[in-house]
Amino acid sequence: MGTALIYDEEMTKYKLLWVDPACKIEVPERLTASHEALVRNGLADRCVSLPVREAVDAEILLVHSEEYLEAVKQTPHMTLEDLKEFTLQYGDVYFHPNIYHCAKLAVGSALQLVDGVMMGKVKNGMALVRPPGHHSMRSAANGFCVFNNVAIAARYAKQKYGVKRILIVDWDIHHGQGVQYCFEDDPSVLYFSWHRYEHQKFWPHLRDSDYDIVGKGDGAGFNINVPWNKVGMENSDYLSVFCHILLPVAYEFCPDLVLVCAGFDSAIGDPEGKMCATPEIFAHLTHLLMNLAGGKLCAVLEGGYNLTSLGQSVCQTVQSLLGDPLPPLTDLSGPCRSALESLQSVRAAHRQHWSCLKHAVDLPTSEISTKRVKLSGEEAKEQAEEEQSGTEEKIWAEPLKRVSPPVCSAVVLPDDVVCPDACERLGSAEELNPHSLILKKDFLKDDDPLTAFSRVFSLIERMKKNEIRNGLALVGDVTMAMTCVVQHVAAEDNSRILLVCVGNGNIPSHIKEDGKTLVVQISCENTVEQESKYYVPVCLKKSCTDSSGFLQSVFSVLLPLGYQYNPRLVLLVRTPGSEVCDGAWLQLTGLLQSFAQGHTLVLLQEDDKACVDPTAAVLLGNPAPPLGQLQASPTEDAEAVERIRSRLKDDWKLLMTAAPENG
Ligand code: Q9C
Ligand code: ZN
Repeated sequence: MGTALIYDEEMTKYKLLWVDPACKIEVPERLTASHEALVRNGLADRCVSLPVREAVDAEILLVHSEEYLEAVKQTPHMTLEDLKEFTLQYGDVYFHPNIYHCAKLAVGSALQLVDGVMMGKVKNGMALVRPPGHHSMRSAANGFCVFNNVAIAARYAKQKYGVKRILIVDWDIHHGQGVQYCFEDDPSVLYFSWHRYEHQKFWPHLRDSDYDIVGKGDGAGFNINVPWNKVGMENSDYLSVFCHILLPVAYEFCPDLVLVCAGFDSAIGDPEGKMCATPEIFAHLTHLLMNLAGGKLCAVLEGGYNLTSLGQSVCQTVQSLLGDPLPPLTDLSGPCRSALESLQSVRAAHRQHWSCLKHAVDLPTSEISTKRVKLSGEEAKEQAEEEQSGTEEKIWAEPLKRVSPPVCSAVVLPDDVVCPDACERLGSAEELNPHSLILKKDFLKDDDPLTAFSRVFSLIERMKKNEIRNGLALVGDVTMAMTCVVQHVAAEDNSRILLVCVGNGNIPSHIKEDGKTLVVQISCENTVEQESKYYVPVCLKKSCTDSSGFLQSVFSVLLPLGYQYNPRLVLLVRTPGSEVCDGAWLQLTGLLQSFAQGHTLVLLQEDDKACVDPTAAVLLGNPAPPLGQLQASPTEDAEAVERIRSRLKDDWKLLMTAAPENG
C-alpha cells in the first residue's frame, strides 16, 4: 500500500490583485515550488496520485455557517473593488474571482485523502493545497484561509467512517485558532498546535492561543497549545515538545486517524516564523506520528513562505510517509530556556487531564544549560538588532539524499523457524534479494560459532555500507551475541552504539564503560549496579504487563537520549524471561527506526520465535499495531522514570522539561 499525493495546478490559479503587505507572501509559487521539489527528487513518481475534487456544500457546512458559505459563493462574480471591500471584513486574507473554486478544491483534496486512507487504497498521504485552512472560522476567512480544510476533514471522517478519535497535529508556526474553536468542547478530536506567540505580540495576538487554553467542558484536556515566546527555536526545541508532551498524550489518547496541519513556516528561513528548525526535522516529526492509528496519517499543506525551505520540508515529509530511512539530526544541544519555560507550563496545565503527565515533577534544573540558554545579554541584543533591520538571511545546508538500501531486512534464523511473511528464505548470504535475506544457520548454537558470528558480522558490515537497512537474529544466547556484536562494532573509530536492552539480565561492565555504547536497559528487576552517563537502567516493577510505564520510559528517556547520542547503530535486544512479544515492543521497534538511518539489529532469544514475524513486519516498514487507550502507569514506575530524567538531565539536555532556576 502506497502513499497518496494530491495536487492540482488549478489551485495555483488565484493571487493577490492589489497591494497588501500582510498578504504578499501567499503566492501561487508556494504550490508549484512544493510540487516541483517532489518531482525533482523523484518523489512524486513514487506516490499514488489521487485526483482532486470540489467539496460540496454539505461538506463545507460541516464546519462553516450557511451565511458565510453564501457570502463566499458571491466572490467569483465580484468586481475588483467589491473583492477588496469584501476582504476588509476579515483579517490578513484576500479574495480573488477564482479563490472560491480553489477553496472547494482544497477541502475536496483533504477529503479525497481521507477517503483514500480510510478505504485502504493508500496507507497515508499528503495533499498540496491552496488556500490553506487552519485559520478560517465558522463564519470568517482569516490568515489566507477560506475554508478549514483539516477541520472539515475531521468531521467528515467521523461522519462517513465512524472514526471515534482523531488527532490533529498542527506544526505550522501559526496558531490554527479556527481548528481550536471548532473542536474546543469535543473530546473526540485532540488538537495540538505549537505556534510563535511571543506573549501575544505575534499574529493573531489571541489570548486563546496560550498554554492554559486546554478545551472546554467534555473537551477539557483535548486542546494543547504550545506557545513559543521567542523566535529562533531549533530542532531540539521541537523534539523536546514531541517527546515530553505530544507523544505521551497522543499514545494515551490512541487516535484512529492522524491529521496534520502541515505548515512549513516553522522551518528555517521562513520570513513569518523566524525559527531555525531544519527541513530534516519534518522527516522525524512525520515518522514519530506514523505508528499511531495503525499508520493512518493525512498531511494537508498549510503555510510555508520561503520557497526553498518549503520545498525541502515537503520532500522530507513525503519521504518519511514513503518509508525512506530517516536523516540524522545533528547539533541537538538541548532546548533553550524559553522553550523549557513553555514545556513546563504546558505540562503543568495538562497534568490533571492526562495520566502520562500526572507524575511529572519538572523541578527546575540546578545548572544553567550551556550554549542555548541564550537570549540574554549580548546575544539577545544582537538578535533584536538583526530582526529590526530585517536583513538576516539564514543559510542552511541542503538535506542529504535519503537512500534506501537495496535490502530492507536481513534475518538470521535457525532452520526450524518459519520464514516471516513478506520474507523469502534464502540459502546463503550471496543470494540477497531486494526485501530480505534469511541466513538459515543457527547462530551461536552451532558447532561452528565462527561461521555464525561471521554471518551476523557480515550483516553489520553490509548495514555500514548501506546495502542492508536492518536485521534480526534469533540466537541461542542473546547476552553473548550482544557482547560479541558490541565488541566487534566498538573496535572501530567513530562507532556509537545505542544498546537498548528489554528485560532482566546482566550487561557486561566493559560494554557499559567503553564510552562508545550508550546502554538503556528497561527491566523489572532492581539493579544495584552503578548507573552512569552511559548506562541507564530503567526499572519498572510492572514493565512486563503494563505498556504505559514502558512507553513513558521510551518517550521521556529513550527517544531524547537516542536523538542526542546520534548512534551509528541501534542494537535492540530482548533478554530471556521478557514476556511474550507485545504491542509495546513493536512500538519500540518502530520508533527506534528514527536513529542511525534505520540501522537496527534486533537480537532475540531462540525461544522468542513468536516475536519474529511481528518484529520483522515492523522492520520491513509496517506500522506497529495500536495499543488501545492506555491506563495510568503505576505510580512507582512513573516516579522511577522521573527520577532517571532528573539524574541524567545535566548530561543529556534533551531530557530536560523545566527551565534552570538561576540565570
Ligand atoms: N507579516 C498561514 O500560515 N499575517 N497563515 C501576515 C505578514 C498572517 C498565516 C503578516 C499570517 C497568516 C496558513
Ligand atoms: Zn502558518
